[in-house]
Amino acid sequence: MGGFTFAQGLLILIVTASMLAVSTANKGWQFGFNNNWPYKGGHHQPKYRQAPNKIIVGGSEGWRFNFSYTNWALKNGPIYINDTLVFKYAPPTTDNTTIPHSVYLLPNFRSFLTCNLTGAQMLANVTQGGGDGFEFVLKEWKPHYFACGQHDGVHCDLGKMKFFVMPMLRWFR
Ligand SMILES: [Cu+2]
Repeated sequence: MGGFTFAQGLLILIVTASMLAVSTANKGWQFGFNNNWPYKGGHHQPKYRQAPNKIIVGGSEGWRFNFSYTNWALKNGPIYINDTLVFKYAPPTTDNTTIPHSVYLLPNFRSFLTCNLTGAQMLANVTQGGGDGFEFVLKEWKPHYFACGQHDGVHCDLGKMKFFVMPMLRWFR
């Protein structure tokens, strides 16, 4: 336990929910924009995305111990259905100079808050983050609770290697 209170978790859900609301509010506006197509551009060209994005988790930090992925997720949203998350982390070496990581999907919000790996699904083992990284496509419209599974939740809890994604629906293809 520790590191994350229920109230903080609730706040994240509320923030995420409000992001969803903003996106829905933009829907009508984006349709209006689309009706005026072709639009010649200008200073206020809307920034909506059509094609799925590849998002490197943690950006240049990659997937590592002691980086707040909750903050990262809040700053780098919204994330859409069919976007790809890329987890980059060095595989274990024979001289033990790297800290091995992994990627798990936790079953629910409570396990996310407490970093309890019971019932978690392993998406990528310690070697799969090497090279171009491990790719996970967000195909389902459901909350995703990502966490590192190393040391029975210590990386998730103390290492802050966890974040929450509710992929949003894309209004245009
Ligand atoms: Cu880890």
